[in-house]
Amino acid sequence: MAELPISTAAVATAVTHRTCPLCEAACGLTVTTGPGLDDIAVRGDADDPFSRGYLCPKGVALGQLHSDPDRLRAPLVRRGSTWTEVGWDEALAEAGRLLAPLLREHGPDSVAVYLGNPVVHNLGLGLYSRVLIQALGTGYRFSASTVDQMPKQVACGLMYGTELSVTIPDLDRTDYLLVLGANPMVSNGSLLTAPDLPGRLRALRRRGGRLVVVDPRRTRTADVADEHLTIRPGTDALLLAGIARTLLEQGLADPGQAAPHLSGLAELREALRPFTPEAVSVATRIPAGTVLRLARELAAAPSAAVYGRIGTTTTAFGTAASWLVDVVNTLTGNLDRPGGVMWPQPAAGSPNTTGRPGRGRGVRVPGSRRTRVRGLASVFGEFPAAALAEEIDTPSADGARLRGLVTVAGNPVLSTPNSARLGSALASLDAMVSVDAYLNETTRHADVVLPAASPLARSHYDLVFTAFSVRDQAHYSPPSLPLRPGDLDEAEVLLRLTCAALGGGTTPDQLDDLTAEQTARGIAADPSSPAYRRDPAELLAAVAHRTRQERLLDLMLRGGPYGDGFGARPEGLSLAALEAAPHGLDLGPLRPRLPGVLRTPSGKVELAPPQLLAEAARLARHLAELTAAPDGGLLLVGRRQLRSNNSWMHNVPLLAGGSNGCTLQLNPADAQRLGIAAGQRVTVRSRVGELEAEAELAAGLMPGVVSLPHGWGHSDPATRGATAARSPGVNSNLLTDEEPLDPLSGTAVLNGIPVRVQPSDEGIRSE
Ligand SMILES: Nc1nc2c(c(=O)[nH]1)N[C@H]1C(S)=C(S)[C@@H](COP(=O)(O)OP(=O)(O)OC[C@H]3O[C@@H](n4cnc5c(=O)[nH]c(N)nc54)[C@H](O)[C@@H]3O)O[C@H]1N2
Ligand SMILES: Nc1nc2c(c(=O)[nH]1)N[C@H]1C(S)=C(S)[C@@H](COP(=O)(O)OP(=O)(O)OC[C@H]3O[C@@H](n4cnc5c(=O)[nH]c(N)nc54)[C@H](O)[C@@H]3O)O[C@H]1N2
Ligand code: SF4
Ligand SMILES: [Mo]
Repeated sequence: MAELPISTAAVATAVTHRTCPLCEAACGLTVTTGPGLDDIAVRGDADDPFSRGYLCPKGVALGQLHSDPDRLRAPLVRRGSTWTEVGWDEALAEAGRLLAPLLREHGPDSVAVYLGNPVVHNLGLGLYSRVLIQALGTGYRFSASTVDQMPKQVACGLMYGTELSVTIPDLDRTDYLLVLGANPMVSNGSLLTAPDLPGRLRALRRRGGRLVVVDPRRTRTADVADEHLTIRPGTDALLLAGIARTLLEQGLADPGQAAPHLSGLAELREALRPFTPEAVSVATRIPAGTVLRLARELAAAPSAAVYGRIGTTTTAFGTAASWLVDVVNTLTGNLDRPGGVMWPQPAAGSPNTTGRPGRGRGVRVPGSRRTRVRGLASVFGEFPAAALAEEIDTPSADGARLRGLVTVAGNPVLSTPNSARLGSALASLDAMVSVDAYLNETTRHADVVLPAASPLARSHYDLVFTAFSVRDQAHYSPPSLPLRPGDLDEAEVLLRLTCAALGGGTTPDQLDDLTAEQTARGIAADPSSPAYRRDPAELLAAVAHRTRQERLLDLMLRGGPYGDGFGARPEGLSLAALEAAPHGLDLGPLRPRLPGVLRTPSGKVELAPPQLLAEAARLARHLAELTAAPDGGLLLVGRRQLRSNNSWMHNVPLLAGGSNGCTLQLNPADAQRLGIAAGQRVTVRSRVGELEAEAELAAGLMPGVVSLPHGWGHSDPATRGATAARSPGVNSNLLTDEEPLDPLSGTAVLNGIPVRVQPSDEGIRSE
């Protein structure tokens, strides 16, 4: 196929400011374009009140991402193994021709939707993927959440009442930060939106604060910490239970200002009894004295925040660990206090700023629907990503199975467990349509690929990360570049795709009007909104000069907690106010929000909901098993790399090579025992698969633990990415297992995978 020429039409030099869409730090960027359309310079925006000029190598690489010749520029339709570039009308007609009959003949549940991580970094995709899912009517909704943060959402949902009520470390004011299973020096933070994490961690230590890191690897974050503790993978919930029990049993617990709002303290104390420091020390390999000391330090610190991320959530006890993080924060008096953990108050889109403050319906966990094959429960309306392959490749007796799939900004073939099985399953679908920037390991299986325009050519507002931010802030980014002729904004792509899948009869404008009407009605019915009880038609009239995501965003901002109430509070926020503040608006440090933030039916913080007590009981059984028979085999964990972004930025030359080696790291003592030398090829096997990688000896790795980064494995010749293919690496999710899940959240176990490792040139041992 011939590449479409990239337009280099001369345009005037222009400077715009925008939020970086590449990770959760949400740095402000200054983008200078022109005179050629692909003349792009990206630097940190020194006037952004939140990021103050900070950016990382990925932010700089946005210019190369924009110009990457392998990034898709036109819709593709596949016939056999041949791709043809076609126009939008033809591509969408083909998508409709494939999807509409499946929906009609086999019902909405025959077509699944998978939403990948970049959806939450893309305003149009975030808003209109909901429209797509609703219109298709499918219950088969999957996303990267169940290979990521879902356990935290479940735990906080049960404790505080909404799936977005995640507590955030008050990083800039805390005196003590205990980090478990996160490497913010490299990841730049997650469920912790804070540009310049390295600077903020340095500032913590400069003001006399203490940083303690719990991680089986000596990470860059461990390098800058006061203390690094290694832990046996998968056992953080036990460590946290040991700390929480110590606080309760030694009279160290003092919930402080949160005390009047708590429910379930007695049940919690009872549930934590088995987790003595001595008992958990055997399983975690953290000495009992250290467990005691951590409890005392956390209780004694003027303020402290415990923070857990990927290494705590993507384990078999992800929800329990996430819950116990908040339990420890509560027992030490750090819930909802400056320097502890707090709730942001986002300007738009948060369920804990709508409805009646202080009480609500709470969350329903487990959800009401079940997957067909394994009977796995839905969680907040979606199914576990680990169940996607089996729902395709395992038909019921009556022939029911997933026959169609729409992926939006996702690469589950590299990102979800047992991905070899998923790859084969995708090849057996009747229809697959992808909206993506690249022809990659997943989208290569699609029948139709609808390209994403350059990230610089879209508008943006962070509906999601304002809910996880260490300061309240609001930043609207207009497009930095016009769409190229022939490009479509992704909101438009999803609206047109929805109409095509429905088989005609509806237009994108009608769907969009319907969505705006629903939004306006929701605002008028929301007692927290400054536009409560207004006429929805009046609200719509006030934003009639806008369309698509700008209209929806303006409605949400004006009807939101800081909103101008469509005139009721003229000094309040609107999209126009954000447009007048191109560097973004700082809305101040986080403020205490108890009890108004709660949406539990009791109006209390639920420390011991029955679902979590059941998890504590399961954890106690696990502790007993581990104590009776400590496991001694090798466990695989992941790692993220600074110049990498999950599976999809390896084709950008600025980020290729360097520190990004896709090596199997192992401790020198393990290497010696296994007869493995540095640089040697090794074979790694798990229950579900095997792969080969180069061994790298890493003294900073705990004995018994090996590490491989995820998102690699770009050797499929059917993909398009010349730079990525030169250093392809291997796909670590060939080894991760789709069977074990964290039960309440349906989240996959991606860390602590039992593996065997041997030199590749040795014959297969009969072990
Ligand atoms: N073993 C292991 N596996 C893991 C993890 C781990 O730690 N270990 N981490 C997990 C986590 S936290 C996550 S979030 C997932 C990520 O899993 P996914 O979201 O499935 O995968 P990504 O690698 O983020 O792929 C994003 C896709 O979006 C496309 N894309 C990028 N920008 C845009 C855009 O603006 N529009 C459109 N339409 N497409 C775009 C890219 O080309 C790419 O195909 O991986 C998970 N997998
Ligand atoms: N540069 C870069 N930045 C990124 C990404 C990227 O791919 N590259 N991805 C983004 C995404 S989607 C996300 S979700 C975030 C994730 O952000 P983080 O969670 O901060 O990132 P990870 O590097 O996955 O950190 C997980 C850590 O957990 C450790 N670990 C593994 N198992 C265990 C365990 O059982 N217990 C404990 N205590 N530790 C364990 C690992 O060694 C690793 O250091 O990063 C985001 N930022
Ligand atoms: S830290 Fe994240 S948000 Fe900031 S420039 Fe890098 S990728 Fe972008
Ligand atoms: Mo993620």
